[in-house]
Amino acid sequence: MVRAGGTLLGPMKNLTRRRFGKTLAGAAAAVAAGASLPRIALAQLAKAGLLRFPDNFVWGCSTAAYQVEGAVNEDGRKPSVWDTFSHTPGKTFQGETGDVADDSYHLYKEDVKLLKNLGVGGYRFSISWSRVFPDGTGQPNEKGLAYYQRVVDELLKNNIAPYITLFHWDLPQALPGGWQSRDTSKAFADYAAYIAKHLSDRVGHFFTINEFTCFTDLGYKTGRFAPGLKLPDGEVNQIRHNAVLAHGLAVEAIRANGKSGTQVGLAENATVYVPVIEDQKQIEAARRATREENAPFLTALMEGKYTDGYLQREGANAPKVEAGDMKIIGNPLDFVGLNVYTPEYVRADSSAAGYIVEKRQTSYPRMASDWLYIGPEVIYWAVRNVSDIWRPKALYITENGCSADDVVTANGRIEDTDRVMYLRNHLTHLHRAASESYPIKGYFLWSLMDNYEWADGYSKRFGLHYVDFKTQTRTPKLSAEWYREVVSRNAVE
Ligand code: PNW
Repeated sequence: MVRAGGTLLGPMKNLTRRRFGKTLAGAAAAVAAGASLPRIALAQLAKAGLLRFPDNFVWGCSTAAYQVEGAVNEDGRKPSVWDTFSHTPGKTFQGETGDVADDSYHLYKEDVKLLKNLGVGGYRFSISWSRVFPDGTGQPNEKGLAYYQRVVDELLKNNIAPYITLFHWDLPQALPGGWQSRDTSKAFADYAAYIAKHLSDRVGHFFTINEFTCFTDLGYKTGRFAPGLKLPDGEVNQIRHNAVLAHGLAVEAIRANGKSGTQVGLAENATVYVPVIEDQKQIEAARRATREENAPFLTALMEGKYTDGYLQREGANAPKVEAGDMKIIGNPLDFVGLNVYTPEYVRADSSAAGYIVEKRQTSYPRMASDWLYIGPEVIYWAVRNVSDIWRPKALYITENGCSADDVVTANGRIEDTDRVMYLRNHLTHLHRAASESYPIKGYFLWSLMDNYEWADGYSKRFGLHYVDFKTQTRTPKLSAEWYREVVSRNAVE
């Protein structure tokens, strides 16, 4: 591609937007039929390097409330477990908190401009539950809701569709017992009902919950995330159960209170199993592993039951299930959202399970976060395994992206070629899934901008925009420029 000053030359850019045949064959047929194609377009098609995504594919970016909003004490918001946890000494990198974060509570219009410049059609963000219900239940706070109405209106004014996550880990501190209590699941459904009632006139897609394992296992078992507890397995399994129950109750609440046609799903980081070798036996092993290893979460809600394997493995520690729970948990979804980062490799084996998860070699490459192993085929297998096992109507990649050691050069640029490499490779593999007709409808990149990376504080940057947290200046990185081209061509090169 010819570039001038970091942007595509004008005429070429327009040409990439034209829809005159998606394939070389299409172009050749058009020429044969006597249609005159501008020379430059032919040259471009002849390059044949472009992997086009389906028409109407949604390109977007993701963020989450506690990671970007700041303004933790404003307009009636009360603390979430993440406020408490991050203010507890020793819990986060250098004691960093989300008190200010990206100050998106005040700068949301600027953030919408960043989205507009990228040309994306969707923005996935989350609602801070304790902004809208400061005590988790009871009286709603109108000022909290009003903020999200402003954000939604600003997005719509710019032709960007809002995709709302209801729970991205910032549980209201005031809820007694947190996720240890079944009442929290009911409180979540009431909050979901309220949001659906007030926003579904303008918001078409809702995600109930983001990444079960991160607030159940990391919050209540390893203690790495809020609320920082280390409970025994039986209690953790009950917490997991309360969480999937909350999801199911929220699906019902959104359907009962939202405008008809409102789409409901979730954003789950199911563990993704990649067959070591792509043959029938290994593919089958990856499928089995996906179903069994995700038993407490995605499998439970796709099937409305816990697998026999999970119940046997947990024995006396298995969750106590009340009559009717599994039906609620298994409420059919309009779509499944997958947050995709890291692969696990699996091979077929003669054990009862039928598979073995490979140990990772110490030389396995990773990005700046110690857990972020790179394996771009993970995104293809995420879509394929989930589709082949459960046949969801639609799938979105609700997160994908990476941390990198971004530096600002002397001339103010951030040349994050490693992030571009990461994204380009993942999108190439996502294209394979689309081209094999899996029902993949969109891709939301994590993240629009650098933000509060939970226990890692501000030390890990995932953004397409570099944020100077002292001045709140947002600067597009090379990856932002690259993503803008992907979006405008609806293709990856
Ligand atoms: C996801 N791990 O979190 C979250 O949904 C985002 O809020 C987060 O910023 C993003 O991915 C990048 O981390 C994860 O330790 C956090 O394996 C940690 C892990 C996985 C996902």
